[in-house]
Amino acid sequence: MLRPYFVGSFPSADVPLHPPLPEIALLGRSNVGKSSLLNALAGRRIAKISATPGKTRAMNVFEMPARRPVGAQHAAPLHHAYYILDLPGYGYAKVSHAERGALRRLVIAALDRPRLAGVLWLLDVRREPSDEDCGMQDLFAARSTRVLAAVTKSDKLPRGQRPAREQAIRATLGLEGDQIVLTSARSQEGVAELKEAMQQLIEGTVS
Ligand SMILES: Nc1nc2c(ncn2[C@@H]2O[C@H](COP(=O)(O)OP(=O)(O)OP(=O)(O)O)[C@@H](O)[C@H]2O)c(=O)[nH]1
Ligand SMILES: [Mg+2]
Repeated sequence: MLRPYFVGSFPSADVPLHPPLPEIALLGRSNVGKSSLLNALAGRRIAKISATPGKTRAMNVFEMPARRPVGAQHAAPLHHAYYILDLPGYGYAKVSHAERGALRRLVIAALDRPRLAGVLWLLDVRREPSDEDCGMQDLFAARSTRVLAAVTKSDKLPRGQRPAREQAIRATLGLEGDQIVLTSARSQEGVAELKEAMQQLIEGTVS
């Protein structure tokens, strides 16, 4: 079975990818845990985790190859392969005005990609959604982009407090229950569930 792998890093987000496959864009504020969650999804270290935030300046593309559904028989149809587009985190304070504009254009170009099945939007379990988060949501709404939200770093809160935080974030952003998954790259909480939800997002766009 093929393993997830790094395809390449692209300075602009309008490049065609070969072979053409459905795509999911990974979005969230700087330091929210995008690269860590990507590694958790892949089951190995394919994305770099930076000690200093705001380092990713490009669209980093990873291929998630076709795989058998968890627990499925040998003859079961494979899950469809897809690309994950890892984008620079937004909202990092030490970024210049010009750079901020460039990041925004990169995100918008990614959202406008013809094969985009939807976004995987990351939100820190300990934070209220920021103005930048709400600005992102406006971009999604304007395009009717399908959204799957992952609440990250659940291990930073005692287990008993997690569901209430997930619920509060969900309510603030007006998300449906099946649009949000509580996750931790560190403890692996929710990672399998998130993978399945991403596959559902993909299968919705392929026939
Ligand atoms: N406790 C805990 N820490 C996490 C988790 N995921 C990420 N972190 C930490 O959060 C910091 C940022 O993680 P990254 O995965 O690099 O975040 P990012 O969103 O890719 O950051 P940028 O690319 O700089 O925007 C690192 O110090 C990680 O070790 C998690 O599930 N639990
Ligand atoms: Mg990163």
